[in-house]
Amino acid sequence: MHSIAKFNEHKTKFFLYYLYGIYTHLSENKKLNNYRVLVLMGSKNDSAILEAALPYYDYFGIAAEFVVSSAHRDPARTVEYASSARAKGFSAIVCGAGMAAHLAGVCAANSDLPVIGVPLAGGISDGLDALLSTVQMPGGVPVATFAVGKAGAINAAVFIARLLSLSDETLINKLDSFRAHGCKLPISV
Ligand code: AIR
Repeated sequence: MHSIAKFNEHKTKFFLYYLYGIYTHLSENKKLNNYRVLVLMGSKNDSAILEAALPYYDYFGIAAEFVVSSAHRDPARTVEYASSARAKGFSAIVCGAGMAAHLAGVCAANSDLPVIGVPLAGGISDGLDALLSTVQMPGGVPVATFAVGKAGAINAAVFIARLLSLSDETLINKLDSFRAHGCKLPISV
């Protein structure tokens, strides 16, 4: 009898250590941020513009995953990326596309994550076609549309950092330093 009680006591202790281990692991992960953003682009020819934001994602400690998936050339794959993004742990989807830029709209129709559209030049009037295709979403299906080209790609990264800073003090401090440095990289903190 005595040994059964001892065994149960050990079992309880072991279980409590196990729970503590899970708790520590989760809070460490929170400290390390672990933020992920999915950056979709309509063509591999768009990559240089979108990847210009990479140092900004790095500075804010956000992992950006760049994927080519055209709303028109790979429609099923694009829907799959958008609809599975939240379950995969992404906090937002950034979509860069030129010409008839429907990538962000398709993503916003297939995900409840914040979707940011970055219109790209290459078509009519230095990207006016892509800007209008991205920004003119019907009510209820929002795409936050940023500037055409590199500035839009960079602002997407900074804006996502601002969104995530609502519940993260480390990001608030990074945003403070970034702004104090004239909203430019690199910054040593
Ligand atoms: N695009 C590709 N699929 C749908 C759209 N709107 C866009 C790309 C790129 C432009 O068309 O985002 O900016 C031209 O693509 P490509 O591959 O012909 O250079």
